Amino acid sequence: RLTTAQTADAAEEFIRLFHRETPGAGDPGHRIAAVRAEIEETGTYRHTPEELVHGARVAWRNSNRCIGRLYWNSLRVRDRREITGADEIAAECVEHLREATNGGRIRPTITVFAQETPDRPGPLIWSEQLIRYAGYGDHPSVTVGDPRNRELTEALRALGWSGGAGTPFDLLPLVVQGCDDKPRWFDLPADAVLEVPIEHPGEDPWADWGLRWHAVPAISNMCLEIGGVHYSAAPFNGWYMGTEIGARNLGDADRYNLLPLVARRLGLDTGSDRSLWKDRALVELNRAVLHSFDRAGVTIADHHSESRRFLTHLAREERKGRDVGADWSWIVPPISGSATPVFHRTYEDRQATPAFVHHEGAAD
Ligand code: HEM
Ligand code: NRG
Repeated sequence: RLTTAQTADAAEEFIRLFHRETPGAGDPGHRIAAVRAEIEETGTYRHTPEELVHGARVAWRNSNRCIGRLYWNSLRVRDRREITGADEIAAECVEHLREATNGGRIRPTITVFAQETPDRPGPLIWSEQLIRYAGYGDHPSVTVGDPRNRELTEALRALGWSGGAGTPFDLLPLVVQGCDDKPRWFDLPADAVLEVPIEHPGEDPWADWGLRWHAVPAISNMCLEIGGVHYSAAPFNGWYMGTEIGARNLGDADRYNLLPLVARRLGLDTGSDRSLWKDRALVELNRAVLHSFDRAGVTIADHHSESRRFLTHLAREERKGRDVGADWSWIVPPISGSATPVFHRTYEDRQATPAFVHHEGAAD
């Protein structure tokens, strides 16, 4: 919670940035005076639609952990700031998914719901992403489904959700808490969630695996902060980089843990680390992910081209006279790091605003 003075200072800094970066916006003096007066009277202020669009785009530009920032200036912004209630938020999240999925030609999109004000909290989406798979079981090694979502699955049960067929890829309902309301859950209509069956391009078709992943990564539990205003519910999406699925979601030992299974299918010697069976399984799993998304006509980046794009982004921003913050440990892909150009340099990890910030208590 910011004091009135802190809000006013953060607001002025953002209005100056908006006017500096927006051709034709003119001198910020009048707008700053108006915003200061509004904060004096109400404790907060409302962004113009243009300020909101630019603020959301710059928050993406300032996401130090994101390798995908080259296209920050074309983020589609859905302004839904009038919406405070859980039903409407859930319905708009479904519409967000439809528009962002776009039949597979994924469009980077954000939907911004009501801001926090001095007299009421903003709404919250409890789900980490709009699309999540259930995780059943009390320990990662015995879990059916995605161990990362065991707590969310538990929370849903406590809220009275009794669905879930018990498969490894059961779609979880969305958990939404409206302003000054209790959390409630909402099933996602199946036709709003595009999924891709994962198959290997090689001789041994892995068709009977039942492996799949969803097309759109849409983070829904981060707070969008612009010029001292907190948008506590502002789900956003881009497209996947293949390694997020092939290396981490399907490969991590505390996620789907598929490397031993893949290695056995490939006939590798899993008895010795030095056979590099894990490394070989990782590569094949990642080939399968890229191949399957391509075949399904769903946008996905590979880590080599996304790394090159990120360097293009750095050069372009430098020409504009702007510093780019970045967190090496998140930017470098989880496989073949040193084969990508982002590995071979360092970055400043200074956090600028506007920004996406994790809510207190949320996972990382
Ligand atoms: C993180 C890629 C679009 C904001 C990441 C990560 C990757 C990535 C690989 C690291 C994730 C991880 O290791 O778990 C991409 C690609 C995009 C894209 C390929 C395609 C367009 C976006 C958009 C936004 C965004 C549209 C916001 C408007 C972020 C943020 C994080 C992140 C805030 C850090 C999340 C966290 O702290 O957990 N991105 N991204 N990205 N990205 Fe992007
Ligand atoms: N690793 C997570 C998603 C994190 C964000 N990645 C993106 N974001 N590509 C996962 O589900 O695997 N995005 O907005 O495109």
